[in-house]
Amino acid sequence: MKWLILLLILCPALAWGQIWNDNFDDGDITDWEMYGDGSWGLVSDGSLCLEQSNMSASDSWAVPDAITDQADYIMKARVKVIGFSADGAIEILCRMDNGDIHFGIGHMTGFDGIYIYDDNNSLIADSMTMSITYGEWYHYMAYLNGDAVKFKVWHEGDAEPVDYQLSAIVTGWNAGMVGVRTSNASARWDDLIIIPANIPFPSLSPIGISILALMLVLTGAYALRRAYRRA
Ligand SMILES: [Ca+2]
Repeated sequence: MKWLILLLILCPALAWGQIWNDNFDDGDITDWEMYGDGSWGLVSDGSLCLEQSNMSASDSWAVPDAITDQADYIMKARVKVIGFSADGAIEILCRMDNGDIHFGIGHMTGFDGIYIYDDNNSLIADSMTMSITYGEWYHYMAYLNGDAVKFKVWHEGDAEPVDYQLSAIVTGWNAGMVGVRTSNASARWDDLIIIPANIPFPSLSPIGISILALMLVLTGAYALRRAYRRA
């Protein structure tokens, strides 16, 4: 019976297990590779965070060494938009492999908002307008499961939207690295987390729910039998 109790404890922990995270509070960014024309560094902003400070850098990205071939996952990040110098973007990049899927905030002619960009087909797969206040923190949450990708953004302090705001079917990028990117913009990132996309309880399969229910019933029956024998 001990194994049953252990499983009950471990299942939720495994379901919510983190694949990777970095909050930069160790003051170390040597485990990141930087590319392009940006100016990267650590700054303190409540806690230590990663900054790209060159607002005129046209294409600048940073990639953690730890993630090399990730397929299905949820990537969360806190992002502070410092500002844009022209039409530009502040993005997280997913499944990078000579291309990628971009999830980001864009400030472009005729458009201020959030989007999913499909690099394989060079098109914005989904977007919506959203007003962004410079100098304030936002939360990014990107979901990738097979060809289905989703994205939501919310202002820090506001409630997280229940549903993803954007969704698209993006083919061609099955797995790869992750990263953060700016184009003609300056931004700060903190509290990056990658967790499994297809295990957490809200999306637990009917079979998974049945197994958990069965385990609970067995545990209850065992406890009743022990109580009866003691009586
Ligand atoms: Ca931090």
